Amino acid sequence: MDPTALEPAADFRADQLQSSLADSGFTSVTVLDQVDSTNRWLAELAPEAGGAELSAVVTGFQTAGKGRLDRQWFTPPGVALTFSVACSPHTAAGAPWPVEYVPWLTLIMAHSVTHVVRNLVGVPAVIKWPNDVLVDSRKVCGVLASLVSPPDGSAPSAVVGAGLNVSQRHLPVPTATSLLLEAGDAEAVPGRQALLTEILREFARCYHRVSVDPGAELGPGGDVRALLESEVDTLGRRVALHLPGSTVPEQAVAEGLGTSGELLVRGHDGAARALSAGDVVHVRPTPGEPRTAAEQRAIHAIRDVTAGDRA
Ligand code: BT5
Repeated sequence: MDPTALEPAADFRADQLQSSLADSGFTSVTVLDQVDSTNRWLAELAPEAGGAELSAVVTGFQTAGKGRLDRQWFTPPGVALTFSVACSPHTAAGAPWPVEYVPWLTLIMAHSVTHVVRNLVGVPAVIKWPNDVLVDSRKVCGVLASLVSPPDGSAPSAVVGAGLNVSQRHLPVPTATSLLLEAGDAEAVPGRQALLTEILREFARCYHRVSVDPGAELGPGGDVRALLESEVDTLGRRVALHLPGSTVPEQAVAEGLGTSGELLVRGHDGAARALSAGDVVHVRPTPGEPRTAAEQRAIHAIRDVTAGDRA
């Protein structure tokens, strides 16, 4: 029998995770052999409002992983990274993050995974708005964030989970991929503990940076905003919008990210709109087909903003 099925979390060491993540602000890192959903598990232990600390849970096997909109996340025992982080988004001065910046946590986690996949595995990952990490148009990771509002009406906590396909050779849907399939060689794929450590470090780095001054980092010209925008491959692309309640996809060009990380698009009729819900599917230009004038304009606008931010 496959040993990963018997001890699906055997490669994680809770004590090592705790000690290597303590200086990133993690007060607890829990390892569970198996659980229904790490997001569900951690939401029940959501941190006290106002605490600066982060906590995390990772499992070797998630038996009822959740996606958005009641969809499911499928990963076999022992071969994927499924984990969640809980935080209480407060500024260094002790005030809750302005509520409009809290949704950026999803993109901060997507960035953390993208960063580690690129730097540790050498695979060209990008973010697909709002919550996917893709390699060569295939999904290697999905992120799911939920808010936990305390009954006393105090500021909500957040639980941000990610599922990263690591060593699977067989994926549950044809649009998915794994690090092993992309790297092509098991030697090139770091262990789950190393991947998790680096992802959590990068998440904490961005989270603490934003917490100093969320408006400065995520507002127009903010450094963290610029970093996230540079990885969101959706920007500058033609997109087909599958909007709630509509059966016919609508064509538009993705032009930027709004105050809360919503996708700003411009339709064929020139009308601008901000999307915070609904699925966005990339429309790939056929090979050799030049970008449309609207796409060129969107790309220049994004480059101008990014260049301005860094100046
Ligand atoms: C997501 O939802 O992509 C969010 C997935 C978040 C999973 C993590 S694992 C740790 C934490 N605890 C949880 O319970 N969840 C989080 P969505 O965008 O709705 O995509 C879901 C869709 O992705 C499914 O309907 C499938 O089509 C597809 N899918 C399912 N399993 C997949 C996999 N392993 N790899 C790629 N695609 C998958």
